[in-house]
Amino acid sequence: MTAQFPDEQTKSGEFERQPDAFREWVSNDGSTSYPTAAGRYHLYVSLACPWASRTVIFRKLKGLEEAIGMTVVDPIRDEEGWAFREPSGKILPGAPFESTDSINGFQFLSEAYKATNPDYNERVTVPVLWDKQTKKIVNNCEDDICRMFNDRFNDFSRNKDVDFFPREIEKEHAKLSSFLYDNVNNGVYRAGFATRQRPYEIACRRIFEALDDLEERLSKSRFLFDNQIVEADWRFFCTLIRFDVVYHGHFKCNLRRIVEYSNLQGYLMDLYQQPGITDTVNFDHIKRHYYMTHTQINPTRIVPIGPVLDLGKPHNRGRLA
Ligand SMILES: N[C@@H](CCC(=O)N[C@@H](CS)C(=O)NCC(=O)O)C(=O)O
Repeated sequence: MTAQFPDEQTKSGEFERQPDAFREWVSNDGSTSYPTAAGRYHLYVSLACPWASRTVIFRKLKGLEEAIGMTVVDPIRDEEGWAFREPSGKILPGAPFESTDSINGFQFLSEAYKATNPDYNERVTVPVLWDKQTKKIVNNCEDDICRMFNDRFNDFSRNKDVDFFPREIEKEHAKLSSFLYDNVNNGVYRAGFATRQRPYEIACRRIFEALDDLEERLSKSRFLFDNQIVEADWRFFCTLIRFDVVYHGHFKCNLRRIVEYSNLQGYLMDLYQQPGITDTVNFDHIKRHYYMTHTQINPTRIVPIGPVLDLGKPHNRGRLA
């Protein structure tokens, strides 16, 4: 069986992610050619993508919508990669984002990569932080972009005091984020993109062992670090919100659903109900992207109608505060 991404597949059928290509920083300390400014940088994202969605959440919660524009690519990715198209399917007119590229008039996101490096031949991924002045990609790594949004744009942020990387817990926080990346965020891709039985099973069991640990941790505290929502919570959220909808079926992560874990489900609803978050979650994009793009996994491209979710219900997580 050929893999979805042959360049990211080992001989033994494991999925290995390529490193991010552009890692420049926006900063005012003179160390880079990208000074902090309002209106200069633009974010290209997919609302289907868990990595890009974390940057969408940071932009929203830091109140950076006016300072940093955003364009959402079409959820369907074909041989030409991520594309800008008139909103298709069920997107209502007046949706709070653009789907055609008014910044550069690009048709494909690959044009941004080629403009930055004409020799670029690797995978074209979201998110992308674009500089309108030099007409180049500054950074395509969501970890860096979230850090920049957290504190580099505070002169233009409506919520300067919100800090998703608190100093006091720096070490434990970094450790937990890396655990989440390996076992959960990237774990579901390792299971879903495996092309042999054994790597799939190993990846899948690892995810559920991690979920069992996290269920236990969240039985005692409202968020991962007590009452404060930090980067690790949003990192976990971006996988949890997609889990029952696409990872359980499409990626075969199906020992259990999140709704069967009482603490994880309550925690997911708690984060989903935080102000501004529902604007960043688009189940139509999520479902159409996964089921219609990975044709190696789902050749018919049929998008399932379920599951029925009710994430707006009371969750009673406040009792742990
Ligand atoms: N920067 C991320 C990856 C971002 C990423 O993989 N995004 C996916 C969407 S979820 C993408 O753009 N894929 C495009 C492709 O594979 O062609 C990382 O840590 O490796």
